[in-house]
Amino acid sequence: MKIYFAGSIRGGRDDRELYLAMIQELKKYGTVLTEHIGDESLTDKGENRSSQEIFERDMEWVREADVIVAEVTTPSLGVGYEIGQAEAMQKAVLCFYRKLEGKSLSAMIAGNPNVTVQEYSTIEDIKALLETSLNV
Ligand code: 6K6
Repeated sequence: MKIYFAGSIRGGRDDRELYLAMIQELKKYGTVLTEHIGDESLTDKGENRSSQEIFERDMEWVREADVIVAEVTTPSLGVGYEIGQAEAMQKAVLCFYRKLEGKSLSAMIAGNPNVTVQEYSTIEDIKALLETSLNV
């Protein structure tokens, strides 16, 4: 199984360590095409590539992927775009979201019948949710 993991970059890197932990977990289920999302050296200043190169490479990977797994707690235009594109390609989209006080998930994700949203608190919750969602 090819997995496209999506997580915020320019939207903010506060959850980077969590992305890394999720990627480690996802590797048990298949190939993660976007391992760099959890990379410490990838700051919100980004990679040493042009935006156009990043866009083209990432869209190719979305096309290649069997499933898109997104951590959507930190709002990110790029993650939202990738989810929308994956939906248009009729891919399975699985989103993970932590409820934070005073914040709500975009209705475009929370109200989207083609996207599965799982609320969680800890990485242990994610492990259990992945087991039921991806172990098919
Ligand atoms: C250059 C400068 C700052 O960030 C960069 C770009 N580096 C990126 N490298 C790889 N993937 C990227 C990059 N920027 C965005 N993406 C894709 O969009 C990833 O697959 C993420 O899931 C998503 C993050 O979007 P933003 O809007 O939070 O950056």
